[in-house]
Amino acid sequence: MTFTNAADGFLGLDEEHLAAYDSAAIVVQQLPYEKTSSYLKGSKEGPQAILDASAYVEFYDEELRNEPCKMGIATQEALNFEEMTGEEVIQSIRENTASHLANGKFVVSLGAEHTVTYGIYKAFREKFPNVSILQIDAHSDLRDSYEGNILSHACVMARINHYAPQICQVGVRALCKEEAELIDRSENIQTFYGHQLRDPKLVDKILNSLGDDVYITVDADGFDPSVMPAAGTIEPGGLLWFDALDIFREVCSKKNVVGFDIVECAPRPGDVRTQYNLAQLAYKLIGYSLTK
Ligand SMILES: [Mn+2]
Repeated sequence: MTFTNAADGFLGLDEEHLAAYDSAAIVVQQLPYEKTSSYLKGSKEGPQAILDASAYVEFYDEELRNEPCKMGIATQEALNFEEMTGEEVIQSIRENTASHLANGKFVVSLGAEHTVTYGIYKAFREKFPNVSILQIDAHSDLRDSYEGNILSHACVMARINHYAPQICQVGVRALCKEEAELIDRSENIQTFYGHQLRDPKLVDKILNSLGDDVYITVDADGFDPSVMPAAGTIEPGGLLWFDALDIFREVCSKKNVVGFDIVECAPRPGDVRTQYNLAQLAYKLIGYSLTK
């Protein structure tokens, strides 16, 4: 396992804030796997783009009034998935994640396509058997298969749902009839659609649909395209910045958030909003999750 130089890793940490893996509370893993994108390509560039953008994020969080990076953040070199089958990729991600969890790290994953979450989830479930999932996404990703592939990005939550954890989806505004029917008949899946985002009780309802241990998966397209324009499959509507922070702040303070991933950033030349905002979001989530 190899790690980046501090300057090349998350936040571009300087000597004072440098963290070696052994002393770091947090590890960032880069998972540039992209095989099944259905609309715009480029999500495999997402992890590096988010890391590059993170160099411009302030260490100090004005809301938390501390420097969360002082807990130590190590960034692992990108995993290489060349010439692997989808199953091998999932297995590789599971093993890598599990080794960090075994070392007691808080694991932050920067994905390419959403499929990576399946491998990550398998490792988290081994350590936290009752872990719930909070999914921020424009799509429910509950199709059993897509274009003949059960390991498509469009099916990631169907794979995870096989284990029947509590799943709370927020911002969904594109799905097929079969997915909506599955949501309606599933006791373990609670979906808050895009048109329900303005419900003043939304945050309470989200909290009520989750267990004590929570894993968060953020698909960039769950946000409004004005906030995250460079997602692989955008949809109008979606979460605005402070809508999302209100949710994350409450979930992180009331629940035990055990880790998170950020996926589906497909950077476009000339517009750094998506990767910068996701870098900022990753740092916010680190701060919210680990500041008690
Ligand atoms: Mn997704």
